[in-house]
Amino acid sequence: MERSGPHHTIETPRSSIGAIAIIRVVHPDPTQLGLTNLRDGQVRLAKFWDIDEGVLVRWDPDSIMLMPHGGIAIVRAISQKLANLGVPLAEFADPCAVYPEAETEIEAYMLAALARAPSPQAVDILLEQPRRWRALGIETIECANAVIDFSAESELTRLIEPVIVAAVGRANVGKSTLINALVGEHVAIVADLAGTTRDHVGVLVDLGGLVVRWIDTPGIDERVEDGDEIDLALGVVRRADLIVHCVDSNDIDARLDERLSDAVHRDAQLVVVGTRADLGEHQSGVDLRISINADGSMLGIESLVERIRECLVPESTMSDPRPWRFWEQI
Ligand SMILES: Nc1nc2c(ncn2[C@@H]2O[C@H](COP(=O)(O)OP(=O)(O)OP(=O)(O)O)[C@@H](O)[C@H]2O)c(=O)[nH]1
Ligand SMILES: [Mg+2]
Repeated sequence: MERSGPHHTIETPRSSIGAIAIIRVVHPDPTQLGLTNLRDGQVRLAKFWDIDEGVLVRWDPDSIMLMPHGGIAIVRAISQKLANLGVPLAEFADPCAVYPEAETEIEAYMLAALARAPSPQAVDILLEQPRRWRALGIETIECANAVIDFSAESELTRLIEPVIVAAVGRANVGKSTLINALVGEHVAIVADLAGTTRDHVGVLVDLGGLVVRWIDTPGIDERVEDGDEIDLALGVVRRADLIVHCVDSNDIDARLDERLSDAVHRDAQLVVVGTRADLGEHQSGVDLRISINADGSMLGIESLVERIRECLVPESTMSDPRPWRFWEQI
């Protein structure tokens, strides 16, 4: 996987905002790019063209690390600038070259996964992996790949690649209020919205350590005729890994509009939430009830967050002591 020739990689998750971003530039002479050349191990405050100021580190003889502010726009502008200078973005750098300090190949891959994983829940479990594989006498990716599949893997990959959660339901049941409350309470990571007017990408929201891509949809009921709104909701529902069906206390039944329920992916999970619970009783069929009041007081939100986390990455999976082939996602 090692790439020869000048290139750069973005070592921090690109869809999230952190205090700093890390961009690794592999180039024989950084001065040709307008960057200061440093000796091994040197660290300097530096100007990154007219884009930003930050920290420049000489990590190893082949590469320097640019650490600008972590905003998506800054990272994108620097990446574009490097590409214009003949230093293209390499999607897949060899983790062993990026992390020469790693003792084993699996450890290098773990460090690469750690740098990109958006979910805080991923940290402890990733840190454990080199030791777990080593306990089986396995230190390389090739040997690990030869071992039979582990059932828990598909759920754990959700810690690395955020799943899509779609909030659906009739108009005015509180779908948008719910995501606003979650974003307020649960460190929203603003998603990259460029070019997505129709095809919503939603917001990345941290649900107690699990980051998901939450997509709000327009209210749909039988009065809504086929057209743009339905198409938009259908597009989201088809891609969703988990559907949060919001049902108001005024709703006569807790069934999802047939057009939407027909589109739900067969592996998708469903949580039926009774919204605006302060306004009345719900019909049976809701899994839990929530209310979000204008004064900011809320009920049931933590239970909902826990429920979603348990659906997507159950506690039993998190505590599964077997090793995990996490690199298939990086
Ligand atoms: N009393 C009360 N009002 C709520 C609650 N949640 C939302 N509302 C109010 O209900 C109304 C509709 O909320 P929205 O979040 O816009 O509903 P929606 O499902 O996104 O509506 P559409 O986008 O039109 O489908 C707003 O006036 C909210 O302030 C709640 O828990 N309790
Ligand atoms: Mg809405």
